[in-house]
Amino acid sequence: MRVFKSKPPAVAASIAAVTMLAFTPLSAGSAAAANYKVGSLQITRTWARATPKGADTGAAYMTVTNTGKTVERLSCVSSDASAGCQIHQMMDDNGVMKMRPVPGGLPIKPGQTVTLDPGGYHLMLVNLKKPLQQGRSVEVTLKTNDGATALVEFPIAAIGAPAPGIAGGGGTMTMQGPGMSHQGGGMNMGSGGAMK
Ligand SMILES: [Cu+2]
Repeated sequence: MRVFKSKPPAVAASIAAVTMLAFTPLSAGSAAAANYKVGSLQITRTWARATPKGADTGAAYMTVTNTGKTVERLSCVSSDASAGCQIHQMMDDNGVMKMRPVPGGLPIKPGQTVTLDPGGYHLMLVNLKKPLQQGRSVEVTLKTNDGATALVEFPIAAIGAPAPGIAGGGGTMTMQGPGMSHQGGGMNMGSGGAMK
C-alpha cells in the first residue's frame, strides 16, 4: 500500500510571466489602414462605397504601388459580394462618361503608384449578391499577371462617399446611368477587343 504525501501545489516560481501589452495605435479613420501585397504590388487605402438597395453593381477603390522592377498587370478575380469582378476605367465618349474593363489588367510600371478613385479607375463588383453595407467590408481576390494572388479587404464607406471614411455626400456620379449599366452581361469582356 502506498502512501501519497500530498504536496502543496508548486508555487508558480515564474510570476515573471510577463504580459506583453500590445499597444495598438488608433487609426485615424474608421477603416483600419491595412496594407496588402500581391506579387510586387503594394496595396493600400482600400475602400468601397455602400450601394443602394437593388443596385447590381458596386465600386471599390485602392492605391497600388509597384515595388518591383517590371510592369505588373493587376486584375480582379472574385469577390465575396458579387458574381463578377473587373477593373474598370472611365472614358469620355463624346461628353458621356463610360466605363470599360481594362483589357489584360491594369498596368502599373516599376515605381509607379496608381490610385483607383471615384471618377477614374475602379474595381467593379458586377452582379451583386447582396448590397454593400456601410461599416461592413467586402473581400476581393486580386491577381497579377505573374499569378500572385491576395485576398484584400475593402471597408465600406457611405453611399456616394468621395473618400474612405467620409460619410455620404458625393453627387459625383452614379453607376446607374445609361451606358453605365453592367446588367445582363452586356459588357463585352472578350479578348480585350471591347475598347473602341
Ligand atoms: Cu465600372
